[in-house]
Formats: sequence, C-alpha cells, structure tokens
Amino acid sequence: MRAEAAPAVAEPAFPDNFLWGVSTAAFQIEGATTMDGRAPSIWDAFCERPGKVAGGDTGEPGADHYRRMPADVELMGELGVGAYRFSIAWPRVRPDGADVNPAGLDFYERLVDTLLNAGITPWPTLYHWDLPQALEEHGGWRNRDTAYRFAEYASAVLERLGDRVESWTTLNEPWCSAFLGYGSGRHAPGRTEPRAAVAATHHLLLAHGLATAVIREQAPRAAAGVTLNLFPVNVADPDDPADVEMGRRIDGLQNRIFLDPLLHGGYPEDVLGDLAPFGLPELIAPGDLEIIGAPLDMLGINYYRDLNVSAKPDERSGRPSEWVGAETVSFPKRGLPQTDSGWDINAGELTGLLLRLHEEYPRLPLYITENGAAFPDRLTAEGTIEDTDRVAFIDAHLRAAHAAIERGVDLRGYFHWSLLDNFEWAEGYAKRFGLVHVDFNTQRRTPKASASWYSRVMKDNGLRQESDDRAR
Ligand code: IFM
Repeated sequence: MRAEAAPAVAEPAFPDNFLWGVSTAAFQIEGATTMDGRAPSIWDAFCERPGKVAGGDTGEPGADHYRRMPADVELMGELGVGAYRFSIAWPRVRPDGADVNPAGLDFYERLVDTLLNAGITPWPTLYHWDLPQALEEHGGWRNRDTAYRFAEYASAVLERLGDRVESWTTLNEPWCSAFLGYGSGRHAPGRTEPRAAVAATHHLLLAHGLATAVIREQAPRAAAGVTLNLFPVNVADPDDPADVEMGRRIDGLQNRIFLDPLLHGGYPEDVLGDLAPFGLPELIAPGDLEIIGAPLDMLGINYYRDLNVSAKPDERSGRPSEWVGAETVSFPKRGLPQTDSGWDINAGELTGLLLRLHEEYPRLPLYITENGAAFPDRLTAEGTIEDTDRVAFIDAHLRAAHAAIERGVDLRGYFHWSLLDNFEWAEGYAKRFGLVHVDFNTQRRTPKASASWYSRVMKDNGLRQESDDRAR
C-alpha cells in the first residue's frame, strides 16, 4: 500500500464519530455451501438452472470467506475499517427453515468476536436474499408464513449474538427480493408472477416488522434498522404527461412502497391504487401496518444510480417488468458515463436523495450502507490494480454525501460496496466491485489502488480539498 503523508486538516471533513465501513453479503463471498450443516438457499437452486447466471457454472459461490475469515478481518484491520457490514446466512442458521443449526451460528460468533478483537464494529444484516430453499418450496415470500419463520430465525441469531452486536439490520433491499425474485425473474427464485412480487413485498415488510420486535425484546439496547435500495427517479420528458405519470408510478413502486409503510405507517394511496389489480389491499391483515411501522433507529440507503424514466416503449418493453404494472417503462440513455454494469454515474443525485429523505422522513439517522461500482479492473505487470475510475466514483459520491450533511442531513456513516470482488448475482463473477481484487482460482487477495485511497479517507475522516489526482 502507498504511504502518503496526510495533511494537517482533511477537507471536506466528516462529522466526528462518522462511521466508515465496508460491506459484503454471505452468499456473495462465503463459499463453503455444504459445510457445517448449511442447506441450499434459493440462490443455490437458481444457479443450477442452465443459463440463469452469466458465466454459467458458479461452482462454490464466493471468495471462500467462510474458510478465510480471520485473514479477511486482518486485512480490514490493516485498511483501518471502522465497521464491517456483513450478512448472516439463514440457510446456515436454520437450514431447513425450522431447526436451529448451532454450527452455523458458531461461524458468525467467531466472526463477531474476531471483529471486536480487531476493534471493528460488527454491522450484521439478517437477510441478504438467501432464503432457505426448503421455505421456497412452501411458497417462499409469496407465503405469509415465511415472515413468521424469519422472526424465529432472527430470534435464534439474537439469542447467540444479541449481547455483542449493537446495530441490527433486518433486510437488505427487499425490492430486489420481491420484484427481481418474483416479478422479472432475474433473481432467485426466478418467478415471473406480478401478484407474487406484490405478495412478497408485503410479506418482506411484515418479516421486517416482526424481526424488529424480536430485536427490541432480545437486545433492547441495540439499534434496529433496514436497508433499502432507493433510486432517485427523473422523468425523461417533463412536458410529456405520460412520462410524468410513469415517473410517479416508478417512484411509488421503487421507493415509497417501502418508505411509507416503514416510516409513515401505511402504503401510499397511489401505490395501493396501482397495485389493487395485483391484490395488495387484500394482503394487509389487521395489525400488519402497526408491526411494519414500528419505530426504527436508522435507515440504510444503498445508492448506485438514478433512473431516467419514460413511458415510450423501447426494445425492453413488454418483457416481464421489474415494476409490476409498468410494462412499457423505458430508460432513455442520457450520455452519462457508466460503470461496467451499464449504470449511469450520477453522484449529484445522492445529495438530492439524502435531502428528500431528511425532509420527508425527518429525525431518522441515515447511513449509506452500500455505494460502489464495477469497473473492468486489470492487473498490471507489477501485479497492482490502478482503479482510478473507482477512486473517482467514491470521491464524487462522498462529496455528494458531504454536501447533504452540510445542509443538515443526519448522515452517520458510509459503507463501501464491497470489500472483496465477489459473486454479483445474475452477473456471476464478471463484475468486480471490490476494493480488494480476488483471484477466484488461487483466492489471492490484492488491495487495489482504491483500497489504499479509501484507507486514507477513513483515517483522515475526510477528503482532501481538491479531488484526488487519481479521481480525475
Ligand atoms: O452486489 C449487490 C448487493 O448484493 C446488493 N446491492 C447492490 C450490489 C451491486 O449490484
């Protein structure tokens, strides 16, 4: 790693106690899919379907983190990471969805203890998309019962780790679980049933609420929250009423369908109307909205990009839509630079998103729990990775976050996605998001230039006055 002298004062400076972290998720890095009693998840089953995952055969997903955890924590310590956001694999803890597997919990207990010994705050998420396949066979998130099974699973985890973990996140990006998993079928379990996507949404929210009650009961001093992937929605042609209407609809189905029940006690009226043909109103049992809307201590935001929405059909239109009932939605290109995932880079929109959350859902501490980008990293002859594009991406997003803080937003932390190159879901291993390069054949870890740059940012608690040279 490059040694660089820090200036006396780093500018812009982040608030004291700002939490600097890195994020990962169990299925994306752990591997060891049959060890210590783990049973298949919906993603194990999905990966076996021919053609479902780019790159074909995934073998054992992940960067073998299950076996290499102590060395990975050591690496985080060297980088100066303050907090580590990871997820706990339900199929290790209750492999068949019912009985507790103590060996699965042992791994997370070792991980939490190793982190604490290294002075790194553990920041676990209970669900990052790896539903036990046994539960999918009983309907998965289409089935209301899965929400109650989730609360039981949460209780087993809290019983083991509740005395040591101070911040719990229930779900990661329930939009993906529901709309990609059951709507467009791009994610596990690969269903293309609009009504199922809507049912999954409500049952995931219910699961969140039930698990929050478990956290309050079993770890009353801990913080509880949820992480959403929120997309600022721009309208391609603001003079076209059809585009404006599509913008409203997509904002409802992407953002407000989760934010409002969680933070305002109910689904937005327009979303209830849009989804009435898909059965949303009938899914809401008496008492559900009180459970879902129980007060939270924090909201996690995963920000990658904004959406530029039009109602004019394009070649994508008509395929199973990720946004139920919005089959003609399209996303006209704006000529913005893109990541290797084909996502527009638009860091400035992050400031607006944070301000919107601050205004519409006030007094709630916010954390950016994911932000990052895939770029086509290449090893140089010297074995280094000079990922200046990633440095520029993080630099721009941190400046956008800082601008929101300066305007009064209570943003308390930033977790970079991701610590390691990993399994990028439907994209297989083709997209690399890590600060640390992983050779998936040898499992060798090589910190990229972005790792040493981010390490310096964490140490300085801020960015230097000028954008880093490598950020331009
Ligand atoms: O890799 C994913 C992660 O699992 C959830 N949020 C987005 C990341 C990048 O696509």
